[in-house]
Amino acid sequence: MRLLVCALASSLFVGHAAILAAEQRSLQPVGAVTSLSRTAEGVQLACADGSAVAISILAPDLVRVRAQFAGQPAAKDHSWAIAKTDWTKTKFQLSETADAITLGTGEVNVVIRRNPLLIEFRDAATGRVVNADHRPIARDPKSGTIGASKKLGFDEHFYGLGEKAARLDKRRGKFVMWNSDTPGYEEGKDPIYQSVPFYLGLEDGVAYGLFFDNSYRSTFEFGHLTQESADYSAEGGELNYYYFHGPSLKKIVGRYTELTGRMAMPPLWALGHQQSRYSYYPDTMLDRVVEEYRKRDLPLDVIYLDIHYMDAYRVFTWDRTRFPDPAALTKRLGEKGVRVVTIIDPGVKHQPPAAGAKDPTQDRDLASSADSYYVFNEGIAKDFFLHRQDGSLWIGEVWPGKSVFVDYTKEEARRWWGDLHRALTDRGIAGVWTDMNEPADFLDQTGKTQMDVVFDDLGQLSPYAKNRNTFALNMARATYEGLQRLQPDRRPFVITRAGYAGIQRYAVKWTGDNNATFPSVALNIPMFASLGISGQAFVGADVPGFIGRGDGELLARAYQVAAFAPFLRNHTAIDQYDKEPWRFGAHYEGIVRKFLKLRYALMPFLYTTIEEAHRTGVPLFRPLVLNFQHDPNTANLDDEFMVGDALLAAPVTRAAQREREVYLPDGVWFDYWTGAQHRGGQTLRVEVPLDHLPLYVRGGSVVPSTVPMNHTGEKPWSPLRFDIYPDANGAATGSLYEDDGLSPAHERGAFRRTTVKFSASQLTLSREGGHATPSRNFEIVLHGAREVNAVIVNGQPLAPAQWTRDAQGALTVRLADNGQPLALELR
Ligand code: NBV
Repeated sequence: MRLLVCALASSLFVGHAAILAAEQRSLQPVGAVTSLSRTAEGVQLACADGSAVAISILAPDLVRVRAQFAGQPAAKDHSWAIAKTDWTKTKFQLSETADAITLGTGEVNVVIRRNPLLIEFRDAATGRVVNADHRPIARDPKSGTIGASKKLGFDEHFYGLGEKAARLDKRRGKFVMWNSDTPGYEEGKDPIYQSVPFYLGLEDGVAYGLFFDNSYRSTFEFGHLTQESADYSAEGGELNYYYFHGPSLKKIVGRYTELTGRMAMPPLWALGHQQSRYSYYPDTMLDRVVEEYRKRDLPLDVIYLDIHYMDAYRVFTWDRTRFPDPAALTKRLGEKGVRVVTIIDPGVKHQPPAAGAKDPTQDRDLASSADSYYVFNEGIAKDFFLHRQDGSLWIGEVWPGKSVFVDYTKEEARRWWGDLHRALTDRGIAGVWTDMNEPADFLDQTGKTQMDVVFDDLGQLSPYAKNRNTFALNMARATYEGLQRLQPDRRPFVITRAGYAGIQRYAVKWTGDNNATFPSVALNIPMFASLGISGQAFVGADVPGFIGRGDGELLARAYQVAAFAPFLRNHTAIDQYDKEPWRFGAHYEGIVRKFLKLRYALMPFLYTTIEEAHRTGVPLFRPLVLNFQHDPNTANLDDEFMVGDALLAAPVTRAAQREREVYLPDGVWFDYWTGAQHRGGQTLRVEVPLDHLPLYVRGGSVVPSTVPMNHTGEKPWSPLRFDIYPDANGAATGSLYEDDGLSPAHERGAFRRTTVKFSASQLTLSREGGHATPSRNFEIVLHGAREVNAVIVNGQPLAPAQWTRDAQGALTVRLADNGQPLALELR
């Protein structure tokens, strides 16, 4: 019997290998290296078949490989994803043997075998092969398909790929990049909205990254049918990839986001709680919802207008029956601390003007567009809409009925589209939500019948196949840059559903039409974590889920995850039960209130951590492996997550679950709620009643917080509290970032960073940056403090009334923040 199983398994394996081989057969491997020439950035290899391969050293840990296969038409060296092309020249050593060519940067040795042409990336310090070709890069001259195949490590784990409805570790998976509108997606559905062809590999604690910058439909297989290789192919375009040398995952994410750009600094209110529905109308409905929030003492910063605010779904217009005076509405809500964000879809109603009809010259968004629609008319006049190869307009079908789409690869079209947002900003709208930007088309969601649509693409007139995946990126860019021009003193706030690598420069990502179910809440964790390590730090999902009714238990648990996602929005579909926090009864509302208040109390910490993401690329919402990559227990742990370096959350994502395991990596951990200390490197069994989220603070951290409030702008952060959680050596460090929360002045130094260091009973608080903070009080709380006889501040003993020590050993010191540095000593 056992023998039979073995025989069956091995024949199955041979079967798979045969399928793979058949798929690869049409791809012709690049020829052997015949000669090499040195270029400013690296080397150019000439191959026996006439192909040319350029290897460029952009930084000591960043190598680009770009092939021009024999017979392949030359293309502009341009990518919509790339933010940085001006790398400072990196020194490298070039050496040659009969078999191989080596480029060494001091961090990585790129070893190129001549025949066959195989590239290997080795760690310069250890000599370890970190990533290596399994087969030479290849292309099918008939179809234009290109491919690469990398050796698969026996214990290699895979992360990244942006938005995938999949678990954290992508090993054994097969993933396609083709932006798709996929309402109600579940784990395993692929592809969904976004395409980010960037992944990270990790084996034995050593990581690398690969970014295949090609926007055609592509496929990644991480040992899907074989244990031999990790394979990549794209249905056209260039074999053009970037190798990121680790060994640290954080370093790779940092470099990747240097190359493709980092998340823009969001306004502070973007971290506030947001409420949406498909769709709130008329205007008085928004007043009522906001009133309800305030009455019920539930924090709220933003409310949304979905597609019904428009005049018959015409973008950049208002339905005057439902919204007679949009500016008055935004003003009223603004006085309650609530901002309004509107949806904008890419589909522009196809509406040639009625005979003799003309557009008004002023307030065009407020006038009736029934006879003449200014957006359509202008787009036609300027030739900004996409055409098919035969010259006819591409007319799809979305909400307004027949619709046309803008060619955002044209700079003037992007500028025009961006400026159209005046219809929103002039009415006090604070941000823009770009939806349906895969782009969705009810006539054909697959794109098959749109393949003859041509994009300008910097004059290259490139096909739809290349541009579908970058459509949302360029639309978001137009929107972001438009908002920047219209309101130069405000940080733009743009949300997107679809995207390509680099989308983080322009938009916040929400994970589309998820389900109001527990499996969907469970999926939040690997999805947010994967988006984060793929460069998109500002992420979130509809809470408690867009499709389906859900129940109070789901709402409570969904908020326990969402409270820590940068983007926190409650939203529901048109035909669904209302899902605002009070809709499932007082018991559940109370739990939601608890976690919203926790979120607002932690706002100084969240804002500091999101600024770190903006500055370094390292995300706020992290898989444990990002902080503990040498701990094999974290390699595929995705039912826990970390917020920055300090907080570890282990939410409940199953119905009726009242107990769960929590893995704590090495170190000292403090229970956030009780202050109790736990040793790391163990798994705890914890009770999880519905109102409880297991939350731990890593010893060694300093967590800034303040009092909860109704909205982020309600009052200054006072008292500003620093919770000190010492590590095993009794030390802790942390910081607080502050600025005006609204304008780009931080780019010119108008911020303040406060660094807190604690060790050997001494605490120092130092300040940097020119932003003036309001007068306020500090509360410094030292957890696990020993007996204290005196607290000395800047050399002077503090009055005993200003400090207390509780039964758990937490010492609280209260004093005024005079804006100056501080030295505090415990005796
Ligand atoms: O604009 C309506 C919805 C929106 O509420 C949702 O968040 C988007 O993901 N939109 C999709 C259009 C289609 C919904 C069936």
